[in-house]
Amino acid sequence: MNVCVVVAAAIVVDGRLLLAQRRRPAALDGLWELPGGKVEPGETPTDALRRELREELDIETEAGERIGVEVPLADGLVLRAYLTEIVSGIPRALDHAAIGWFSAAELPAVDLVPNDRMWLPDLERALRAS
Ligand code: 523
Repeated sequence: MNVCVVVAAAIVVDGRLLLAQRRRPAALDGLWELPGGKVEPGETPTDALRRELREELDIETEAGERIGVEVPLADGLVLRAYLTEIVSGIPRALDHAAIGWFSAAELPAVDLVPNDRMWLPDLERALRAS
């Protein structure tokens, strides 16, 4: 069976992490996530991340190093995060309910989607090092 990858971006600017608030599915409505989505056939994971961030946030980006563990999801999907730089554009929520920027101190109190909580220590470390 093919393992399908879901990619997500950790974008840090001026000591704050960009998070996006989901609208769907109902179980995740209102929760915050690292933006991203499923890798489509024929795409590399970093191609997919670039496409998703263009579609969802109207920004051009470049994926760098992986951050955090790979999280197994239902249906043979795995979720993986990349430290990502904005190359051009100002992010705006085209698909999400909102976007926000969060410091290391604010992050633990944010209502993250459960999968992304796995990355909390890595994200706090990246923010503190930035
Ligand atoms: N997650 C998740 N965290 C996270 C992302 C980007 C995705 O837990 N940071 C989960 C949510 C879904 C699955 O991964 O269960 C697919 O993500 P989704 O719905 O954002 O991917 P899309 O937008 O490619 O999916 P479609 O709406 O089906 O096109």
